[in-house]
This record gives sequence, structure tokens and C-alpha cells, in this order.
Amino acid sequence: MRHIIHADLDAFYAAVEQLDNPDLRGKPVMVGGSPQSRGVVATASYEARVFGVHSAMPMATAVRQCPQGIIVRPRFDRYREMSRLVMDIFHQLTDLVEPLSLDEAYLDVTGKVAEGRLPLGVAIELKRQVKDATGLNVSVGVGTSKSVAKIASDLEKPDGLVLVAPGEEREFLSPLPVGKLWGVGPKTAERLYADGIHTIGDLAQQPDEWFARRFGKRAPYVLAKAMGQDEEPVKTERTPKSISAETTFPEDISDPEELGDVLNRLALNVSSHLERKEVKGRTVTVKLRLTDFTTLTRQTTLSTATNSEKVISETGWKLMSAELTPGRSLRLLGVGMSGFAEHSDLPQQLPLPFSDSMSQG
Ligand code: TTP
Ligand code: MG
Repeated sequence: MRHIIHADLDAFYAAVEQLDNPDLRGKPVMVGGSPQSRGVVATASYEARVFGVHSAMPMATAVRQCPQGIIVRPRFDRYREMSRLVMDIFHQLTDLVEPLSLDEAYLDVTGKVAEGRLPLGVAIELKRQVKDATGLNVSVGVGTSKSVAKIASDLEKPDGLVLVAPGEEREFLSPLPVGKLWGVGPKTAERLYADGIHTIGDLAQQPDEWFARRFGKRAPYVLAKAMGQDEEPVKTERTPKSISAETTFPEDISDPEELGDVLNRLALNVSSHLERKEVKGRTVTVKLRLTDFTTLTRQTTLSTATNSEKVISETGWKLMSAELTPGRSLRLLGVGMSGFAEHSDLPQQLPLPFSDSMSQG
């Protein structure tokens, strides 16, 4: 059994601003762009959230809802610095840390528990260490999987600590709104509500045929998550040897144009992943799986390293189209990039794998 912690700092940018400027403490702080220039709220302190101010809201709206709110321009370098401090603390606890953004990470603490520590004790100590070293509050969820830990960390924000005991995952998830489940976005949640499915428990009770109809290929995955089963490992942030994306088709595809579209999408995926990792590669690989499960890989090495979507998709297309004889269908297509520059312009320290514009966790 694994023990996973999900840790997420509270109102991160705003908390840093309040830490650095005592005048802002206890006050509604809205970090973001100017209301005059269509700026948006990056985040708001919990004092401002009471007025309905939240991330991604136009600052002009935020000012209307919370006129006493104090607008602060973001200082990304400072947030990165604080993030490094916090991530260092995580790494002192375990090597198995998977950062999700500047203020959020999974930690696999199974090793600590094996040494005789209680999961709850590990979590309490982690919160205290972050507070002592940085002055920031971190909300923590503890569970036997990433998805349960993540949902738990959000439940009692700010300064939350929620532990889901082994074996109690399903009961824990059951009363929660279905939109909290991984893989159920706002649109899917709407549709589920319309069907009378409000909680994760409602979802978990649906028959298999219903799941297959509603979620297609994702059905087994969603059902498992709804029952609190999730084997997804904590992935550490070492620079990988290769970065790839692949997809298996619901039905085999032979149309080159359609395959070209898929290839473009995969290339975009690989390219943005390379960009995030700040690496460029020289070797492009395509992977083709035929109807009879034969798998072909074809690769070529470019003269210069790249992370360009266009170069990856064009090179991938050359490799793939050479294999597309009439009547040949594919059940899977993949594109990968390897041969990363050994000493590129990367900082020697591992870069934090994210930029300032972050997606919601
Ligand atoms: P979050 O962890 O989503 O939000 P938060 O830390 O401000 O608040 P909490 O976790 O307590 O709910 O995001 C971390 C930081 O990322 C946030 O402080 C600012 C930035 N961010 C944006 O710039 N735009 C956004 O839309 C979101 C969601 C976050
Ligand atoms: Mg946060």
C-alpha cells in the first residue's frame, strides 16, 4: 500500500505578498493586472475571496465586487524563489516528489511510513516545516493514491489537513460533488447533474453499460477513480530521456489525412512538453501499430535540436507517410522526441517545470 501526500499552498501569490508586506496581512489582496487594461486576477487572499473574488476573474469585476480590495502586481521571481524553498522541504522528506505547479506537489511518503512513522504525523510535520521555513500555510491531503490525496487537500482550505484512512477511500469520496473527481470537467459534471447524478457515490453506482456509453474508452478509468482506486505513480521531475505522445484509436484509421491531423495534435503535445521542460531534441520517432498489432518505429535525426511543433509534425509526417501503403490501417500512432542536447543553455540546476501562466490544478 502506498501513502501519498498532496500539498498545495494557500492563496500562494497573495500569501507571499502578505508575508513580505505586513500592511497587507488580514486584508483583501488581489494579485494581478490592472483593471484599466483588462487585467485578470491571478489569485486573491482569502479575505478577498469572501467577496467572490477568484483566480481568472477580470480585475475590473473584482474591483466592483470588492472595492476595498488592494491590487498588487505579481512578482514572479519572488514566487519562484519561494516555490524553490518549499520544494526543497518536500525533497528533504522524500525523493519521490512530483511538482504540479509552483505551489503544488505530490509526495510519495510510503518509505517514511515503512520506517514506522504515521502518515498523519508526517503530514503535520510537513506543514510545520513549510510554515517555519517560509511563513506560508500549506494545505495537505493524505491518502493511498494521488487522486484521493488531491481531493482531500482541497477540502479544508486554507490551512487544511485531511487524512483518508486506507480502506475508507470510497466512503470518503461518496458524498462529494461529482465535479471533484479527476476526469470529470465542468461540462461533464453539468451533464451528469442533468441525469440526476450529483455525487461521486451516485456515479460509482451506475451500471457498467451506462459507464461505457457515457465515458467510452475512459469508462474503466473513471469508474476506478470514483471507487477510490488509482495506481498512478508519483512521477519525479528528472529530465527524461525522451518525450512522446501516442494515441490508440477507437477504430483503426487508414485515411492519411485523418492520420495527419492526429499527428499534428501529437506533435503539438510533444512540443509543448519539450518547451515546459526547457529541452530540445534532435531525434524524431514515430510509432505505428498496425491492425494485426505489428508495431513499427521509424526515426530520423535532425541536424539541429528543436522543440518546434512544425518541425516535429513535418518530420513525423515524412516518416509515417512512407509506411502508409493502401489498405494499411493503424490502431495506434505515436510521436516522440529524444536526443536531447547534452549541454544546452539549461541552467545546471533542474528548472522548475512551469511558467507563470498556470492551469488550474
Ligand atoms: P492555486 O493553487 O490554484 O491557487 P492559490 O494557491 O492562489 O489558492 P488556493 O490553493 O488556496 O486555492 O494556484 C497557485 C498560484 O497560481 C496562484 O497563487 C496564482 C497562480 N494562478 C494564476 O496565475 N491564475 C490562475 O487562474 C490560477 C488558478 C492560479
Ligand atoms: Mg494553492
